[in-house]
Amino acid sequence: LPEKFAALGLTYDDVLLLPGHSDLAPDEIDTTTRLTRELSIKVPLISAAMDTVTESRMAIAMARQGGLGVLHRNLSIEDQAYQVDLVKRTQTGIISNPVTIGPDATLEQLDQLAGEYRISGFPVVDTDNRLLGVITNRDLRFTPVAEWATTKVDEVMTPMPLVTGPIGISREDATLLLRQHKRERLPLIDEQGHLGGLITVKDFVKSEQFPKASNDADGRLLVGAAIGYFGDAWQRATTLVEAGVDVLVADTAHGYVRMLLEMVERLKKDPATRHVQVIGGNVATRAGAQAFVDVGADAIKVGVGPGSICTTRVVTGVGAPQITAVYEASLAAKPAGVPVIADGGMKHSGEIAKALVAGADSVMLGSLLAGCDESPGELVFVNGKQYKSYRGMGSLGAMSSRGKKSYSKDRYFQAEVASDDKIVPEGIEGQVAYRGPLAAVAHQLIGGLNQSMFYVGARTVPELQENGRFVRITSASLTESHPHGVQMTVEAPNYTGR
Ligand code: RVP
Repeated sequence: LPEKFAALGLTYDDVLLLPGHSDLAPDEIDTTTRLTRELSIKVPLISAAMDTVTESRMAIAMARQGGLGVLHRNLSIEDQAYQVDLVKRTQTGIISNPVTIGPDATLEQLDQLAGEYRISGFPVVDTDNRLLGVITNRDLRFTPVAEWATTKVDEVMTPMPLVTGPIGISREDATLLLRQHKRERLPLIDEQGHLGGLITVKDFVKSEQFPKASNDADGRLLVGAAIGYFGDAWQRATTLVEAGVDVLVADTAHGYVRMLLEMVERLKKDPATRHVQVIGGNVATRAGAQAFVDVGADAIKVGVGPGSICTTRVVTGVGAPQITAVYEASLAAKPAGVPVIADGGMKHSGEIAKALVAGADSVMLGSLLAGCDESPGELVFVNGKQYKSYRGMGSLGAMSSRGKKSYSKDRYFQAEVASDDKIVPEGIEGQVAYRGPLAAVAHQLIGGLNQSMFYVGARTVPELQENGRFVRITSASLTESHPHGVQMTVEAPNYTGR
């Protein structure tokens, strides 16, 4: 029966992009792409919603680089919403809703808050949000640590009158004021003295440092967060929306499931959530992608089984090679104007361009980012080399109650499993080499993509998608693609082997 067998499925290592005629300078290349129906990002990279990849630090770093971080959901609703808040308050311009402290708080409490939010100074406000003063690390220095528990903020803060600006001040006027008065912070107040914002020199400088940053309409960093469809998923979604999340990712390992599709439909219809972008997934077929188009998803995530830590294809025998899966999904998504995200299976930068040519608009990365400073988890030394742990969200470790409560079992349809020894995992636990700061890793990935575009002769991502052509290769040519016949003596920053 011929209809029993789909056509041959291809993945990244089965294809190469053909060089095309190029008439462009490398600096003309623009990697801007569509993330969802309504959002664009300057760099087509998304960090995976995994508990060894994306918490607030990674999400902040990803958005600054021009991509997006999706906060994992293996934590309580409150904790995940708090992480959204941390990202939204990380400013690249004017902080419209700064973290404040009361005059009666102790210096110990202040120190703790500073650590949590990684900021060094706070406006001090009364219970009516009226500005009383500011307090910074510098003010702490003159009080011995032994006295922090008993010293109150208003004993050491710099009290009003301070140099302040009106709410709605322009960037230029603010810069002028900061410069004139040699201040690091400019609180913004209304006529009654209520605090309405804060500008810091550091943030102004940062927004110049990160020219590609992914920002919302108010200049705050974009952030995504994963939800499921099971149990309290609706409450999770609405709480995250209240916390200011820009993108909800409603996904499980197998997204072509009635209840998940209904969740996406509800999110796009309900007045409480419909203004937020909703990504649905994961699928690996045209029919699966069409189902998400039909319920109004703002983007579709593709990938069943390609992940580096994933055993779904081995445990269940189900999946589709990723290049084919992305291409098939794009056949449904493209005509509807819905962007596609290629999720999982990337080992090197060259696969980003391959995914885009196959029909994706952006890619989601796990193993390539898990070794960054900004990913959760400690560095471990093994035989003098540095590693960070990386595990599948369907691994025993992520789904078992070992350690703490698991909130993500339902991703792999194990929500009703009562005890750990009954869990059927679809992922493994491991480690990846330490890679340093995300900025360095992103530089290599984006640099690689820029070169791909130069080779293909594409100025923009749509041009790359339109003009890119594949050649199918054999395993002999895959050997030719990788270094061969030479013993590598120095590690390259962008090559990890086969
Ligand atoms: P990779 O980049 O190849 O490490 O893959 C990351 C992707 O793998 C994730 O975005 C997710 O779709 C998938 N994943 C996460 N956990 C598991 C699992 O336990 N099977 N799979």
